[in-house]
Amino acid sequence: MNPGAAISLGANLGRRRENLRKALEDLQASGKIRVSSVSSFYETEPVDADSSLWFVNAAACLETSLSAVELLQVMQSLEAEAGRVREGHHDPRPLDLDLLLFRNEIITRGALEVPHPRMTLRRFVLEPLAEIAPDWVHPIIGKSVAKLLSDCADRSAVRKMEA
Ligand code: PH2
Ligand code: MG
Ligand code: MG
Repeated sequence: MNPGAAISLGANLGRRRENLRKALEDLQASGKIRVSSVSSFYETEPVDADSSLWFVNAAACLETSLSAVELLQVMQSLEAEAGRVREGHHDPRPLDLDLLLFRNEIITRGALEVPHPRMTLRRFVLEPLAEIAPDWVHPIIGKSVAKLLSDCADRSAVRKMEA
């Protein structure tokens, strides 16, 4: 069975790796979320972004009794705490947390769309996710994350960083 939730973490401003590490600690410290696995960190070329600043991206699997909406609220509060100002869609950001998958659920509720509508198009999402959850089956497309990655046409650079 697919596990609880999968998220993508990204930053292209400030102390990028530290921002991601702190977000993972804070998710766990919220008391309602267990971070069950974390991928390596990857340095990635910006895709569809106005900025030329490269990102650090990672993925994590979570277990939680929160609903998807409640989990998203926790994630958004951590983005705000990291100093994220929600202006342009493509502005550089110290922290971006995206909900990719939530159990086998298909959710469209206002701003929340799960599975994340662009996850299959982005190597910087799929490569970290395939490291920790290759067998998670996308509930709409019906393909595993490993297969989505091998089918992904995005050729932008995604480089695993030294631990
Ligand atoms: N996030 C975006 C747009 N472009 N490119 C990379 N490499 N990594 C990201 O996390 C990213 C992006 C919008 O959230
Ligand atoms: Mg994003
Ligand atoms: Mg986001």
